Amino acid sequence: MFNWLKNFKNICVFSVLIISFPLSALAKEFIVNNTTDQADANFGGVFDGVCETVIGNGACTLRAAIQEANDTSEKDTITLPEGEIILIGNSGDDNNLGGDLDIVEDLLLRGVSGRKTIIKSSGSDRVIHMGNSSSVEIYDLSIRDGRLQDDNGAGIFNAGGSLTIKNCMILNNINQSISFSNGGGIFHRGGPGP
Ligand SMILES: [Ca+2]
Ligand SMILES: [Ca+2]
Ligand SMILES: [Ca+2]
Ligand SMILES: [Ca+2]
Repeated sequence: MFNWLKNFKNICVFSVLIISFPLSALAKEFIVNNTTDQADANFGGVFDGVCETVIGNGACTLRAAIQEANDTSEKDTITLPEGEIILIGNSGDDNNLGGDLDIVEDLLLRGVSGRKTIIKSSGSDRVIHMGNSSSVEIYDLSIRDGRLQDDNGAGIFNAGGSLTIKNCMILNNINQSISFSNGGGIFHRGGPGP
């Protein structure tokens, strides 16, 4: 009888610990299942931790996943499927609304392989733009066709964060700047960026 009572108390304590654990502190995995370039449904509002382009439709794009991942400081994971994602929009945006993918928090971004998962610019901006304090890992995908004028890093611009790249292909990214800018494939700025 006493053993039964002790076990019951343990179960109660365990349950309380689970229930009281703050959900906001958990890193998430966002699984991209749609290769179009569309924003999250909560764009302009409060992000809800769910990656989907329309509430309830379950369609998770890369841009929507980054919007959700940027909304918390936890290091989330974004998993990409096979396929080609063409980024839409022009340069000059640093809020991940269009053009380059603006990553401002820690993130693990992984595809299937360099040949099977491709993120490419439509030709009006770079591909990935990292904040100056984020730690980003990129695995098993291709970053290609970035085009840039008068700025840094046509494929990836790391504004001063920590960047790890494994099993990736960085292809055909062209910086068309004539004077002060740098970086065709990758430009890494040491120290704080803009
Ligand atoms: Ca959402
Ligand atoms: Ca996050
Ligand atoms: Ca940008
Ligand atoms: Ca952008």
